[in-house]
Amino acid sequence: MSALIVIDVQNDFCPGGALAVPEGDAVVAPINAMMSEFDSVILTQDWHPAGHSSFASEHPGKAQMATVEMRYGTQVLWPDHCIQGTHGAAFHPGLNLDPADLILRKGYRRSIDSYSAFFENDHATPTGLDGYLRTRGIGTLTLVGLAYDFCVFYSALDAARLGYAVTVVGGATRGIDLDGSVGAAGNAMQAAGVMLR
Ligand code: VGL
Ligand code: ZN
Repeated sequence: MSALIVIDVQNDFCPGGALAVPEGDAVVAPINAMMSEFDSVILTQDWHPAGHSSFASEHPGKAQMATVEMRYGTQVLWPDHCIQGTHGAAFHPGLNLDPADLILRKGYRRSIDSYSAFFENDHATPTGLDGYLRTRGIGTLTLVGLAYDFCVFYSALDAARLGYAVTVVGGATRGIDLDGSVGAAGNAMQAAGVMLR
């Protein structure tokens, strides 16, 4: 059984949004066109409370895109984004939501971020997605969406580590590219056995 996992195609990651990914909205049409090819379609939604600890605004004196050391490791400090219930947190209006079996929200605890759809940024606290997929007999995953070098990347690495067959479709994802993070993500995914096409 196969699933298409659509990562964080939300207004704040699209042009005009609070954490806009260059050409982020370009993923919408190819993703919609792929949905019918899979046994299951799963959407993820970055879903932060106001005052989330990943926001630079919570760290006086720290610039956006700087890093801080949290108890769980290094954390990039982002502009305020994807705040629960806001327009920025809503899915891009062009994304077809109807085929989705599951909408998984993540990053909803103030004290910890969650890039991956499988684990929070401590790499230990599960989101429940692995259990959902396993109990449904889904072993083959295709990942698309935003952003290539953060939430798609960490989700793909975790999925490969958990034993799924993982493909990332380049034409249906776009990256932020912070300090060469797009190239680094591609290399790390390839090394982890993720298929890039
Ligand atoms: C993401 C940064 C912060 C993503 C989410 O969806 O890639 N990036 N929150
Ligand atoms: Zn976020």
